[in-house]
Amino acid sequence: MTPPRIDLRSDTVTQPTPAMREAMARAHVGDDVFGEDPTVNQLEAMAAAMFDKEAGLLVSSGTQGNLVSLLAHCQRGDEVIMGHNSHTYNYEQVGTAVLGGIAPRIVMNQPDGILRLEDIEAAIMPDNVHFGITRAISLENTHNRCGGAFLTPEYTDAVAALAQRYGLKLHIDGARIFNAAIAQEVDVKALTRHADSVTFCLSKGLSAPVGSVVVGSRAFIKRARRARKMLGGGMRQAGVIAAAGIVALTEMIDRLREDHANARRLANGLSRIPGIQPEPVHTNIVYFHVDHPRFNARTLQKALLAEDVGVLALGPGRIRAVTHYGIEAEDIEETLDIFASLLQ
Ligand code: TLP
Repeated sequence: MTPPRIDLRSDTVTQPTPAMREAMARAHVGDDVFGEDPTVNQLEAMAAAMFDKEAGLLVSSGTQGNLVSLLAHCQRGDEVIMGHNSHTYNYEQVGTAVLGGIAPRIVMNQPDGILRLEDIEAAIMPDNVHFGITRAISLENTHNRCGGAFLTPEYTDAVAALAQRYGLKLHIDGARIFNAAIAQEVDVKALTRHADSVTFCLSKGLSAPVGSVVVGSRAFIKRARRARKMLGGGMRQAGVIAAAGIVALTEMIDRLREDHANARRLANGLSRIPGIQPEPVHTNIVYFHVDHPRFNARTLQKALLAEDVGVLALGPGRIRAVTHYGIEAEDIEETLDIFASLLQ
């Protein structure tokens, strides 16, 4: 199967940049399970510094990053508070429960991705023999299913304060945390300063081919590293992956604003097409609803694919399109022309 020419299914489809391929080819490598890969060590130290945390850990994916983080924070029988729309609850096979005996305690996400403080507080289990032990809270920034919405530093600080008051750990699934930072013109440190752990992805908008990084305290990363090894995620000459990650963190963050501009351009154009209602756009993710006499989300996805445009239908009437490196303003204009010719 060849991917569509204008591929808006996800920012995970990004190709590595020429500078990444070059860096990968030249990377100094060693056995990372022995801690001897200089390029991995450099990436982990760089990530830790960017988030003002003590240590970092390269993992194979965002899913693995969230899993090792929660395994490192929790014991069997513990509970983690997370949103009903969170990626960790919906798209990670509830690995915490399957592999760690850690139960998700679900709180409703608001449309802007937040969990209300009072809802979090109500979900914290009292110290009682009947209940599991609440151990951690997991937030998602930006929020994938909630329209790519971002959490603010103030909101995150308020959740962190609540967590501290109850002796809970705060984990952030920051798969797209750099999109959240760019959209608000703040440093990622401000979005994560009181979090105990953060996972962020190199392989989405930052365009590296593989990998995510977890950051946190030295003691936490030591436990996360053990969990990663148990999951079979101890990689050897992983410097070839880390080299692309270093380029991603050095060169690919500022350009995310182009993706945000293209997402707005797409949503503005779609709002003028009959039968399409875009949701508000916050970062690089555009959701829209299809209410058309000839199309539902699935048939429109198929018709667009026939025109070499990829989107993801996520239910009977809702479609997701994601902008990223490799998608230019002209691609958005061409996509809008295709929509117009199909739907008008
Ligand atoms: N999201 C993917 C799909 O799994 C839906 C996508 O195309 O958006 N947290 C968040 C918020 C994510 O969006 C994703 C991936 C992950 C974690 C998991 O990352 P990977 O795919 O690297 O395991």
